[in-house]
Amino acid sequence: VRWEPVREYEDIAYEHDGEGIAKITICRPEVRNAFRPETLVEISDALVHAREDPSVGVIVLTGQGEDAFCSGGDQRVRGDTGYLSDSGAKASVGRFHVTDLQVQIRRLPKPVVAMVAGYAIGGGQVLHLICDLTIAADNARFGQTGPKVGSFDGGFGAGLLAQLVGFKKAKEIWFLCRQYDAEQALGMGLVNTVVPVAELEAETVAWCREMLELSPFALRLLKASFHAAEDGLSGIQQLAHDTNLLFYATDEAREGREAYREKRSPDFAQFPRRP
Ligand code: 2NE
Repeated sequence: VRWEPVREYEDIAYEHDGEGIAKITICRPEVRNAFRPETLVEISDALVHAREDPSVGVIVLTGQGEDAFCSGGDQRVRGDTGYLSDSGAKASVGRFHVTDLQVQIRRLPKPVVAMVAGYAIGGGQVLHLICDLTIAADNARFGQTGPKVGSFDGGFGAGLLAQLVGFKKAKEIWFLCRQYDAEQALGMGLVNTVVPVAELEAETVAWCREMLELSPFALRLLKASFHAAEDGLSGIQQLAHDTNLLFYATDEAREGREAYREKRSPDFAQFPRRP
C-alpha cells in the first residue's frame, strides 16, 4: 500500500491509501505511543477529516513501529487534575481528552479498525476496545495498569471490556493488572484475528477492502444499531437521524417540505398509512 500524507500533525501521521482507507498513526514510539492531550486532539481532528471525506470508507488506528499500539496516558504530563497540555494558559488545567475521543470513535458512522502490534496497555487498551474491529499482530500484548499507577477507566474500559470478555475476566484484567498475549486475547474475544507481525498491515488492509466492497449505509446503520441500546438516547438519536436521512428522500417527507415552502397545507392523504 502506498500511503499518502493528508495533513501534517506533530504527534500523529494521517494518511490515505487513495482507495478508501484512512490511516491514523500515533507517532510517539519513545514512550510506547503514549498519548498526551495534544495527541488526542490531533487524532480527533483527523477523524473529523476522515468522517467528512466521502472518499474514505474505513479508518485504521495504529501506533508507529512494532513495539506498541499505545501505552495509554503519558504519565509525564499527568497532573493532579488530569492530563496537562504543554503550554499556555491550558497548561495548568487538567483534562481527560480521551473521553471525547472514545465517544467520537463510537459514534463515527464509518468502521474504525485498530491495527495492534506490541503493547496495547492502559488507555491504549481501551482505545482498541472502542474501535469496531481489532487486527492483532502475534507480538501484541494487552493489559491494564490503572490500579498500579493510580488510575482507572470505569466507562468503556470496564463496561465494554466486560461485554467482550465477560465480567469475571474483565475484573481479572483490571484487578490483577496482568498482561495477555495475542492468542489469549483472541481466545477471550478481545480481538478479531491474530497474524504474524510482518503481515499485520496487509491483513488489516484486506479486511478494510472487504468492508469497502459492502454497502456503506448498511455498515453505518449496523454500527449505530450495535451501540443504540448501550448508548441510550444518544444511541437511539444516531439511529433515528440515520432513518431521517432516508425519510427525507421520500415523497411523503418532500410533501411536508414543499408545502411549507409554498405556504400551503400539506397533502399527506396521498400517502398510504402503512400497516
Ligand atoms: C507499555 C509497557 C508495558 C512497555 O514496556 P517496555 O519494557 O517495552 O518499555 P519501557 O522501558 O517500560 O518504556 C519505554 C519508555 O517509554 C516510557 C517509559 O517510561 C520508557 O521511558 P524511558 O525510561 O526510556 O525514558 N513510557 C512507556 N509508557 C509510558 C506512558 N504511558 N507514559 C509515559 N512514558 C511511558 C510499559 O512501558 C508500561 O507499562 N507503560 C506504562 C503504561 C501505563 O501505566 N499507562 C497509563 C495507564 S492510565 C491511562 O492510560 C488512562 C486512564 O487510566 C484513564 C484515562 C486516561 C488514561
